[in-house]
Amino acid sequence: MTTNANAGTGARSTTGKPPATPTSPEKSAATIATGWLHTAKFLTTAPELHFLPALDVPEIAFVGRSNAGKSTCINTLTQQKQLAFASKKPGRTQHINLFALGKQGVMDAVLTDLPGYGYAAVPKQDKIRWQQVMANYLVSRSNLMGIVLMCDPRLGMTELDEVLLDVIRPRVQEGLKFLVLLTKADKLTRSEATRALSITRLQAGGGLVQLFSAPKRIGIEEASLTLWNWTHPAGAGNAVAAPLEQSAPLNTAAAHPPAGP
Ligand SMILES: Nc1nc2c(ncn2[C@@H]2O[C@H](COP(=O)(O)OP(=O)(O)OP(=O)(O)O)[C@@H](O)[C@H]2O)c(=O)[nH]1
Ligand SMILES: [Mg+2]
Repeated sequence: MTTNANAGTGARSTTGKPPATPTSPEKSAATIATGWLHTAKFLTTAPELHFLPALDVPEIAFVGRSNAGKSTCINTLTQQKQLAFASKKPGRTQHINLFALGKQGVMDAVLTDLPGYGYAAVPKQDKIRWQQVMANYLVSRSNLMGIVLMCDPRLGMTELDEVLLDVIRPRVQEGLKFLVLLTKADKLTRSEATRALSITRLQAGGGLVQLFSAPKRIGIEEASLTLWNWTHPAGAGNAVAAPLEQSAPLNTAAAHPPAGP
């Protein structure tokens, strides 16, 4: 296994705390987390839930609008250029794609790249079909233990994101982990970023919200640590600094199935 000890170098803090120094516990924890993410390998792809293998390791799904940057985020966190298909053209990811993580070839977690929603050019029938596939996955995948919602802060939380929150709310209340990444943070001024964080934290009911940028390497260490800590809880024999964890009560109301844009 190769690890990239420099994976987080230059990353801006997304929390207001000073960045970790090379010798700090946060730094070594981030090195462990980024090294672990670098082990990612393509596992399988499927057009819908029932074609996926049943797994007994924790699974973390990346969800969000088409073009939000889900596939790019997976490639950035795993320090691999083309693990997931990323493209300027929205709608690039069209299957449920699983990536296995684990040192020494022992799988201990899985990342899932899901197709995005809200892409206007997709035919209506395809939209409805995909919404059903995604809702089914999010509600029924038994080893799903965390969700990363990628949200472009220039669009903010859209109606479709709210629908998604409604779909996953019962599982979050049962303990499903939940992180909102405000992606493409390189496009924001500092004050826009601060404002986007505050607004999204309110919308996410006080849940965990972080800035993220692939090209500017913002938020990579924080996101890596969050995923590591979700899947390797304290006491499981690891020496990772305390996570930036909070519970994520979601504050939007009525539950209903995903609807088309
Ligand atoms: N500036 C900037 N562009 C980004 C960032 N992340 C992704 N992009 C760009 O956004 C576009 C879409 O990225 P993808 O990763 O394919 O988005 P996706 O959410 O997987 O899209 P679908 O597969 O269609 O759902 C690409 O052109 C990326 O280069 C980022 O942090 N900053
Ligand atoms: Mg994609």
